[in-house]
Amino acid sequence: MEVSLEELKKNKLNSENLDIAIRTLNEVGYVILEEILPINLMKDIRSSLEERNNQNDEAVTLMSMPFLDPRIIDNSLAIQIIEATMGNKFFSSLPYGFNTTRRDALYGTIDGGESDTQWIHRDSGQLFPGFPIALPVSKIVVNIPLVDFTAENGCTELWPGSHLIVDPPIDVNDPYHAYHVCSEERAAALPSIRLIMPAGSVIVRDMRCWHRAMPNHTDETRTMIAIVYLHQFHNTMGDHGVFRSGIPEEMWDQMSDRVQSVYRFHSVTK
Ligand SMILES: O=C(O)CCC(=O)C(=O)O
Repeated sequence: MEVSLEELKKNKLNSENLDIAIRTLNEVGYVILEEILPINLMKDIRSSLEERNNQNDEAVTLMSMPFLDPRIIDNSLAIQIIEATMGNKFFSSLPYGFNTTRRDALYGTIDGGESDTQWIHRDSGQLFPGFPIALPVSKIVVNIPLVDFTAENGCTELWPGSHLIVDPPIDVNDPYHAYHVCSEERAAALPSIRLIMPAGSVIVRDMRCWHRAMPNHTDETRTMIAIVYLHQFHNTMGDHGVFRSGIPEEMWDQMSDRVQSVYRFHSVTK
């Protein structure tokens, strides 16, 4: 959707546009705020990222500027939509991630092979797998393209409305379900779109949407920022400070996979 100059100046969506954004996120599974961030900021982040990747330079930490610019990690318009749909106690973690595709990039396939196209997947399943109706959104990813996203450079393919699709309960022995993978045949029967958008757009997406990265046929690296926001109920224990204590490494190393999984929110200290 287009954000007006007045909204950009005020750093706030007007109530009509906020309603449209919420409805679109709920019904379609994502909403794009077109070109709301300055191109110079996108360039700065791109070059700092390149510097970091090329030189493996520890000095260029992701926990610094320009990565932690408030327009990125505290984007008022995205936050307005997130608050309206998940309340104001949502949380996130840093550093955030990046999704990158390059010419000739290969993805692993579910059967152990390789493909130039990523498998169709959800980043998150339904809250209660097997429950017959989809519940409201509780995991949102905010993506920010650092370059223009085009069909040529492999912009994401996404299945609108797929966040509401409910599957049978997860069979943990079935990799298709365990990794939230959707079969090509099933997806082919439903309409998909490509997320074509200019650099500096901000996309707010329900993480249950089926999607995949597509082949990049250009020589330019295609990168977007990915910041995950979770509803507070995904970690209410954190509110009570119970994860503040680190588990000593020598204890951690003696714990079984199951115990480590149960205590995964703790840090491990040397
Ligand atoms: O890079 C993209 O277009 C999508 C990336 C993605 O789906 C993922 O890594 O989960």
